[in-house]
Amino acid sequence: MPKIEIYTTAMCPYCVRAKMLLQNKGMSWEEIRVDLDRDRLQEMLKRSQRRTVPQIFIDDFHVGGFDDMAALDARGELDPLLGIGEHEAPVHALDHSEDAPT
Ligand SMILES: N[C@@H](CCC(=O)N[C@@H](CS)C(=O)NCC(=O)O)C(=O)O
Repeated sequence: MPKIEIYTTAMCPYCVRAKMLLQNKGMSWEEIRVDLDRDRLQEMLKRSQRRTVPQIFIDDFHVGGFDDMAALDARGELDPLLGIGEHEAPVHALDHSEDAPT
């Protein structure tokens, strides 16, 4: 599994959406609360050159915020970054039970 770092704050709907997207893909991550730690906030500003949260890094690659990650996903470019290949799809992606005749 890749190393995923997410800089967040407590009140942050975009952070929640980012974590939901990654959770749906079966990922885990390190969450860095920049509202609780000024040093880590400075680190986020320096690494990302951005002031908004979330800021997401996958194996040290700066993805950006939630919108950036969602756009990558829509282009089919997020799964390869996460190491999700054809044979590693999360279980829910293989669940065709709703297609079964009733
Ligand atoms: N387009 C950005 C929007 C991020 C955003 O607006 N985050 C809010 C918190 S949920 C924020 O950092 N607000 C503070 C600010 O805009 O300076 C994304 O998708 O991550």
